Amino acid sequence: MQQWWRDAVLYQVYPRSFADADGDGTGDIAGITARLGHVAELGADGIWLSPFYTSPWADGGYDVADFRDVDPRLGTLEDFDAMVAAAHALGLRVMVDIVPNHTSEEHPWFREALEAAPGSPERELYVFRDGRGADGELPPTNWRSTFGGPAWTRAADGQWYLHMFAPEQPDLNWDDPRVREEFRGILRFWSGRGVDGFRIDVAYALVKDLEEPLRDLVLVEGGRFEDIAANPDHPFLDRPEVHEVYRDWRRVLAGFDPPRVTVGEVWLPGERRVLYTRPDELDQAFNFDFLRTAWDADAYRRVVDSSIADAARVGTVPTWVIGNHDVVRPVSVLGLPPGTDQRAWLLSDGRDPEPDLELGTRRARALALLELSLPGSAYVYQGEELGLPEVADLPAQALEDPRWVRSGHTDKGRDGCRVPLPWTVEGASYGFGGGSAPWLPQPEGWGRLSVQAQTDDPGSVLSLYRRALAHRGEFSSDETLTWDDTLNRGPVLAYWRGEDVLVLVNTGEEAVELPQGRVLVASTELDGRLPGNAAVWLHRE
Ligand code: TEU
Repeated sequence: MQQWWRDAVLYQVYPRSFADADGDGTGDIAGITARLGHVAELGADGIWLSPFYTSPWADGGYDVADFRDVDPRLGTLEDFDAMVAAAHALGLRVMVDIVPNHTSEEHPWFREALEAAPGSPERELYVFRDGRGADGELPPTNWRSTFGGPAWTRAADGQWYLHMFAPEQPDLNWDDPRVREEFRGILRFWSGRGVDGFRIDVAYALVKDLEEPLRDLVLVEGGRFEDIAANPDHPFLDRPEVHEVYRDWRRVLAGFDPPRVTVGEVWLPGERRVLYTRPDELDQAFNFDFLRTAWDADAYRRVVDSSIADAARVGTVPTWVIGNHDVVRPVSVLGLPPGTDQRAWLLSDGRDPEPDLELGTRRARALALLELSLPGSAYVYQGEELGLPEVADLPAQALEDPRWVRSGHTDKGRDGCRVPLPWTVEGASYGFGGGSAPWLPQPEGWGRLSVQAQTDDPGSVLSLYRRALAHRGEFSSDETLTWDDTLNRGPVLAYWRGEDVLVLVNTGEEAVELPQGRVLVASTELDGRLPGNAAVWLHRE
């Protein structure tokens, strides 16, 4: 039997922003349970949940204080079990996010480490070092945090600890066997509760080169991680030793029936990313290439070809992503002039330049038909199926992303793609919750994009997704894509899926001839031709 995940569509739930059952302004597990019908009606195969574990939310839950419990604001373990049971009853798989690179500063291990002496076993669970300079007043290396500022923070007794993200997220030391054993236990714990798989946060970062003296990095502009592609011997990213962790995890997860599935968050070029998906490591790794591809047929063609070829090299199929909780919503990206500096754009409250949301939506609809027709699996982030735009004008006082503060208020961060979903046209928080105001303010008129508003509208983005997923099964078990040599040229992508389905994507502005065929799904109205900025799936007649 083919492994279920190879052609699955997984729907990403960001729990704080999905549905709020208890009306406190924050989404919760019971809210997810209540709204699973939406995911099932959409036609997805399952969900993956961003972290819902006990957390002070310094990074929206990616700072975990207890890996084996549900944050009380989101519910209880019993709520979680009920949610898993309800999902399974609907035929939906459940994947959960595992955050192995770091803990919260409130994790008992880190609290003990802070109390303990330099060199103690407690500190060995993390990466504590003496600083440089006469009094150790300088960080041990020049490594920068992804969120801005140094990747080191000084503890009260003068030693520094490493954090690749916020200071509230100290990095674990994966050279320590206790860390490895702890995560085996965490995987077993959730597998035992019935989850079908795991999404591995920053999977390529766990193991560091901690040999003394620690090495400085050659920094690129902004001190971010982009230099990884040019640096095969990076001190803390994509270390060869990290692969052993996943070989070990595969052995753990193979002990469950069926074996639990893994998808790694690996921000690397394709040829290095797929090394994480060798048969004895992770099952999948997110392919983020579409996030960096401009609206251009040739560029998409190259990404499609290289992604398929890279995956094939290790005997697997690609994954596809057009958005997630870390990036600007596709409707907005595609409505902005190519090459727009997204940080600067966010800082202007989304006004400079003004995105063309109508165009962005047309293109996002076409991109969805591209994504959902490709071989492999697709990850759909909540709200994509509603065509939600980025909420770029969130007031500064509402922002929670640590990027805002860490960047010295130069990067508004990722809250604009995390605004609570609209479920109803009217009503308090558009059906998200109902009691307290939602944790991030929803824009005026958000209800126009709600599930309720779109359900009976055949022209809505939601109807498009539902139709596409209803037809996807006609070809998705076929793992090949065949370019149509006569139709595939210029701004038009044309390829066959399975024996019978022809996909056309027109990234140009001009309408093109529509070949013979029965229309399965179209991103826009067709008048015998395929308009620009549109896509269609045709069935051979
Ligand atoms: O993201 C890892 C990561 O590297 C991100 O910073 C990503 O590159 C960036 O957000 C893209 O704009 C994961 C989670 O997805 C993210 O939400 C967490 O903040 C981060 O790990 C730390 O756990």
